Amino acid sequence: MRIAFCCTDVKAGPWLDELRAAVPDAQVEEWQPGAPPADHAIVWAPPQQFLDEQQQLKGIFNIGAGVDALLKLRLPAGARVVRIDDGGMAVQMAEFVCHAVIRHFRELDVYADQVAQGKWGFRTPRRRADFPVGVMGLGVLGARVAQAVAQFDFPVNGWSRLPKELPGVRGYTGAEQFGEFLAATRILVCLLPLTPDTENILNRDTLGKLRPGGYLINVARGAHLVDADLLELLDSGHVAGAALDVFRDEPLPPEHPFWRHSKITVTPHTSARTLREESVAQIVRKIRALERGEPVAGVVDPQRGY
Ligand code: NDP
Ligand code: OXD
Repeated sequence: MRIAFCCTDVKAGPWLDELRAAVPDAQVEEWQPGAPPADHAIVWAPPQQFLDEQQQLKGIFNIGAGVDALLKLRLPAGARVVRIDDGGMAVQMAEFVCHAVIRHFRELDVYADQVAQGKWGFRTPRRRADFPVGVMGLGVLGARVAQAVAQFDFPVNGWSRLPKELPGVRGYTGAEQFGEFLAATRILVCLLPLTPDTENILNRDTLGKLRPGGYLINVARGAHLVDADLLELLDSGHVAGAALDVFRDEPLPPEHPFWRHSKITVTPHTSARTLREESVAQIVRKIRALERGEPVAGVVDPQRGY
């Protein structure tokens, strides 16, 4: 069996070492143009040339959860696209989002400013009931996040395409219940995949439906958000602030207003990192299962886009 590794902006050496140790019976090579046909590929933002040359692939394993960039390419007809299914990302996402929610709710940035000025003072405690959290997307990451936030006794709403029942989470389904979900939410967390249905979904109209003093946590993809609409809503005060981990252009260009906005916290697409050891173990398990003709979790439906 041959496995091709073709990941842009990823240091190949450590991945190749771990893959070779985990599948000693396979030939694992970093792809070069003209390389022999492989059975499976491990990819992140591969060039179109790679996919055009490797038409016989059976499995294309994306070393992230989001497959939006991959699905924009022309894929070999017989290949199944498989995303990383948690692989240690869900717990990272849960801690990142809980941190952002609590930092906003407990006004920790206000305290940090006060302390920097040598001031000792107290804010009036806020009521948790006034800060319902809404999680868009209740998949592998969103479900874990919604339940983690619920552990802190916030009211939690969740929105998905199909009905979902999660303890401590009030579920809303589909386009029909989207408005109701937004109106019941003050802190909005985006954990949707980027698809034609969800691009630009965080805009003037939708963010405008949040409870006054809303707060946005976007940890999914930059193209979910219409940047200018967020800036407008921050200026009007309808949205109190935002924690943004993902951007339309990454790295976020130096001149972008998000960098310096006093109500925006920027992080560099780091809320849930791909963990190499966990990912290699998961991918190798799935390659073995596919080779035996068994089903695997995390197979992407290209029509649905996730
Ligand atoms: P999943 O595919 O497991 O879950 C997607 C969820 O979104 C599902 O609940 C799905 O609904 C819902 N959904 C999709 N389309 C719609 C729609 N049109 N309307 C309502 N709900 C919809 O994805 P993950 O949880 O694993 O990951 C989510 C995203 O997080 C990734 O696609 C990626 O973009 C981003 N990500 C960001 C990272 C970062 O570091 N910032 C790291 C990892 C991922 P249903 O359940 O009904 O199908
Ligand atoms: C992912 C990501 O999709 O890192 O895994 O954003």
